[in-house]
Amino acid sequence: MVVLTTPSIDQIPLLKSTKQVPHFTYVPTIDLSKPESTLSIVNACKSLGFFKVKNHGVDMELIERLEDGAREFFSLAQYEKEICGSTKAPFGYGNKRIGPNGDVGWLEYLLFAIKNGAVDHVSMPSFQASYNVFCSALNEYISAMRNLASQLLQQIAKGLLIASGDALSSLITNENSDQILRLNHYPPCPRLKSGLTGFGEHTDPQLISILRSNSVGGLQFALRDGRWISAPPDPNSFFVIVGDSLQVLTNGRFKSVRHRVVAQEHKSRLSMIYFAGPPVSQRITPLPELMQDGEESMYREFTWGEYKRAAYKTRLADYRLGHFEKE
Ligand code: GA4
Repeated sequence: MVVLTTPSIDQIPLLKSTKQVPHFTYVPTIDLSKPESTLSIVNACKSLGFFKVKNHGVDMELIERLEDGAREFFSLAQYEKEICGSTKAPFGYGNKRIGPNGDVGWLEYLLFAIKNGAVDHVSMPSFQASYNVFCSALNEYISAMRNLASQLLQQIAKGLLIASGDALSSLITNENSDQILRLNHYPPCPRLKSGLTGFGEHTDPQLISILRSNSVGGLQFALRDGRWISAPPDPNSFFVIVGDSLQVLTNGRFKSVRHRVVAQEHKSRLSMIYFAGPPVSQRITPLPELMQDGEESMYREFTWGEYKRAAYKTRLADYRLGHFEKE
C-alpha cells in the first residue's frame, strides 16, 4: 500500500503564468430575468467561455445553509476530516492533492458524486450529528443547480437556433447523467508566497460548471491570448464555465476556458461548484443541427465515459481535448 503524506507548502507550485490584464475586472454579467440574456449567454460562451449570472432564482438562504454546513465540516480537526471518505475514488475528503497524478494546491475539499439527483453516500463518522442537515442542504442545492444548468443549456440551444430546445439540457436532466458537486476550502496562507497555487489551471471536462464562492477572491480566467484576469468575488451571482464537452458539441464554436484559483493570505475562500456532465454512455459529437453544409467534426467520436477515463490519466493543466482532435 502506498501511503501518501500531505504535501507541505514548499511542494505546492507557484502559478505558471502570472501575465495579467492590467485593471481588467470585467466578467460579463447576465441578468437572467431579461429576454436578451439568451443572446448574451451565447456571445459570452463564444468569446470568453465564462460569464456570471444574476437574478438566477436560487434561494440565498439555501446557499447560506450549505455554506454553514461546509464551514462546520472544514473546521473539524484534521484527523476527523481525514476519516471522511468514499469507497469510490476520487470522492470524499481531499487535502492538497487533486486527482491521481501528482497535482497539488493550497486547499482542502469534499467531492460528491450525484446519483439520481442526490449525493452518493460519503462516510462521515466525525460529522454524524450534522450529517442529515448537511445532506439535505446538499441535495436541495444540487436540485437548484440542475435546474439552473438545464435552463442555461436551453437558452444556449435557443440562442444557437437549434430546433429541439432540449438537445443540450436533456443530456444533463437524464436520470443517468453524471454530475459532481465540489466544495472547496482555501484556508488563508500565512506564509504566502505571491502566486501560490490554490487550484491549478485547467479546463473542466463536463458541459458546463456553475461556481459560487463567498466574498473572498482568487478565481482567475485565461483569455484567449493567454493572459489572465482576476474575477472579483460576487457571492450573489454564479460564475458559469464552458467545459470541454460543450466545446465538442458545438464543434469548437464555444471553447472551454482555463481557470484557476490563487491562494489568499488572510481570508478563507469557500466555493461550491456543480459540474454538469452527460450519462457515461453518451456520445459526445457535434450537434447535427449546428453543422453547416460540408462541415466536419473537428473531433474523433467518443463517449463521455471514454473522455472521463482519459481525463483521469492526465495532469490538471494538460490540454485534454488534444488527444481527441482529428489530425
Ligand atoms: C477538473 C474539474 C472537476 O473539479 C473534477 C476534477 C478531477 C478531480 O479533481 O478528481 C480531475 C480534473 C477535474 C480534470 C483532470 C483529472 C480529473 C483531477 C485531474 C487531474 C472533479 C473533474 O471532473 O475533472
